[in-house]
Amino acid sequence: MLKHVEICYSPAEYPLYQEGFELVVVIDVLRATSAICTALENGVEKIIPVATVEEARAWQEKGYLAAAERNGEIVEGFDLGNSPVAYIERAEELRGRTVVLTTTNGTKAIDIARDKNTVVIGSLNNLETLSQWLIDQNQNVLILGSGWKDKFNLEDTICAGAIADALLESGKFIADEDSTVAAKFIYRSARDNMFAFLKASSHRRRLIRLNLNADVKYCLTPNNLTTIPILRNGSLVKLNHEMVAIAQE
Ligand code: 3SL
Repeated sequence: MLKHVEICYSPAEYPLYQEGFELVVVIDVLRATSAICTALENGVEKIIPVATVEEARAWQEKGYLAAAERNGEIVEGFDLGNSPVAYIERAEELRGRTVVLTTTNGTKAIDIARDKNTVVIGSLNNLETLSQWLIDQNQNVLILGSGWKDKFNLEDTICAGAIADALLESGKFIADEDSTVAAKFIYRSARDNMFAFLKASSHRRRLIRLNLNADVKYCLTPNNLTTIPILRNGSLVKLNHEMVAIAQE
């Protein structure tokens, strides 16, 4: 039987889309989910995503290493945010560690999906591996873009469209919603030069103003990673490729 793949553009629209989906892919290309994939691939053992800075501080006070970003900048009192490049540069120091992470939009989206059986993390960086894994699961797939403060954003839409395109092309999925059809067309217009296409994106401009161009370039690099982060008991860990999409214990 054919399965559904649909795209929800922002956490604000999530209540309208979530019924019938127990497998959710959360995306925040610039930069939270790209950073999560990168951190786990480069040796961080676990990431505990939390929605608020207050929660991150509470973990920090208990002795955990905590990372916090708001509006693109590291929050005062933390020395790590969500720069994927920083997770590569600090890989030695972070190897085997647990990091508590809060970001403006990405961890909020993870938080609202956490009651689902399976939550995995997507980015352009792990696009191919993730799409193939999703095709193999034989389940309905909802792709949730983190957006920017509950609004639509272009980079998450392109990545969501790329995943949906791969699933639809497999012949095992169908899509009903116009959000999914539109994202697929946007991805197809952008795929040959995503960097140029996204020049117009508001968040890219915001990050460039903050001098984060290296992060932007990195986040728009498809398929340089093979890690799929999965939420297990409140922590994001590396998916073991034999795992099937079964309920979180
Ligand atoms: O919105 C988020 O979660 C962040 O990734 C935003 S930023 O890229 O750090 O500005």
